[in-house]
Amino acid sequence: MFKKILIANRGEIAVRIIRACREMGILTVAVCSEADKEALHAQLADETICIGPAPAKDSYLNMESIISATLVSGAEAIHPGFGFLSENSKFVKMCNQCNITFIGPSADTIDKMGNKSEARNTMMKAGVPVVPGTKEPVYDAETGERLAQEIGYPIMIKASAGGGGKGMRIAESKEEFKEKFETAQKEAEKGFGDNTMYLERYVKNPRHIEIQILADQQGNTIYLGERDCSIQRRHQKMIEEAPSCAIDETLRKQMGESAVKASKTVGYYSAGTIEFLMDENNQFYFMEMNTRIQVEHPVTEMITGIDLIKEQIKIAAGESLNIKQEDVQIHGHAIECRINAEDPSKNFMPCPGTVEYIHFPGGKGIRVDSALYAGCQIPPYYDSMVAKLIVHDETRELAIKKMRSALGELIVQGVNTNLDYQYEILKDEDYVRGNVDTGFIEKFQKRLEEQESQ
Ligand code: MV4
Repeated sequence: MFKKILIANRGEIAVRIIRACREMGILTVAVCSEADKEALHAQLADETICIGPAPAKDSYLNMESIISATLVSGAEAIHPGFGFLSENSKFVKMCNQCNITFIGPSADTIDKMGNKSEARNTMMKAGVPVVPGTKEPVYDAETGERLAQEIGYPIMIKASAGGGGKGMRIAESKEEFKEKFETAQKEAEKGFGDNTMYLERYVKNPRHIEIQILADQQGNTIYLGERDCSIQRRHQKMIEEAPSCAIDETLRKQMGESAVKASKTVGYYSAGTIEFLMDENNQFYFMEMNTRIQVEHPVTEMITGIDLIKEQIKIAAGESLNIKQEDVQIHGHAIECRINAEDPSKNFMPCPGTVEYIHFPGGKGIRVDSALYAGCQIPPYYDSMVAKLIVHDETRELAIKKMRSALGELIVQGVNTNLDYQYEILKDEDYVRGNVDTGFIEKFQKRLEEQESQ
């Protein structure tokens, strides 16, 4: 096992990783930007190294600085968390060259899944269900329009280098196609320096269901059930839960086995997530693979009892999984609310500042993953997510009640948060009935605005 790990991240996930390391008897090295010298992760780690100025590109994205800090500190491995360098294959290669273990999959696997149209083709060949669409990359609107006619409208136009909703357009009909294609392609060229596009039939009102997997370097792969992440706004998740009330035992097994097949096809190891869309007939389709630990990993931890960060570290150290598929059991129901320093009444504008006072809820089945403390600064340079409130109870109904109670108890003073907005969602009739899809927040927001104008 590693003696010392460097954590190339900040905020609550850096704190989460430091805690896992400490429990495992592994020393930790935090890195921080000049804006984060007083941040919780920088205070909790055994050592802290300042790696550069506040903007992420100069610090948390500065590969040379992070590699230097690792070598200077004598850490043997880097945990990248999520975001920043977590899915950067160039960084993985740099780690390899410097004899540092990257706690995550291989550079080759990241690249295979990073190109979304290639990933789609790989999955098609492996027999993992994908949305009907193109088999070859598309570079011009004329070819695209011809292929779209064969697939059938409405059509989703996507950038190969995209993902997470970037470089996407819907074309409802032949008349719209050329313009939508060219706008999406321009966005792709500008955003990713790659104008390769692909087409899919547009799936209306889907649920976002993702399967958590764990795979070791010996070829053992297991699935840990699904998360329903349909409550999103502009591709930013707000609430996640596990299990999904739309999925039964049979479907869970089918999706789980598809996810394992997907992972094995690209030689995946570490923790990973296969994202599926599920349509109104419960048909599921592969979308993307996230080759990192995700923000919402705690809901899976709560229902399976498995510590995903510790498993990632053990896998990276070369240990084989000691959990078998038949050992994985789902207990109860977990919900996570992301707490952001933002103002929902001002179009969710970020609200950085100083936290004057804080009170966290507690009790059975309540977990807070956060890097906040009274007096801490929330810098304007990074993501506005400042805490995750996670609850676990026997049923979905009980978990919802527990979440309302916990949201009511959580106090953050000094900055605006989305706490009240989250509470309103937890009271929403459709949410409570589990009647949700990826269009939920848009409809919810419209209803709120109508109420206010009256
Ligand atoms: C789709 C889709 C409908 N049909 N693909 C958005 C992000 C990326 N992961 C895939 N996305 C979508 N792909 C087809 N063929 C609808 C979405 C989508 C979506 C997916 C998951 C969660 C929220 C979403 C919000 C809008 C659109």
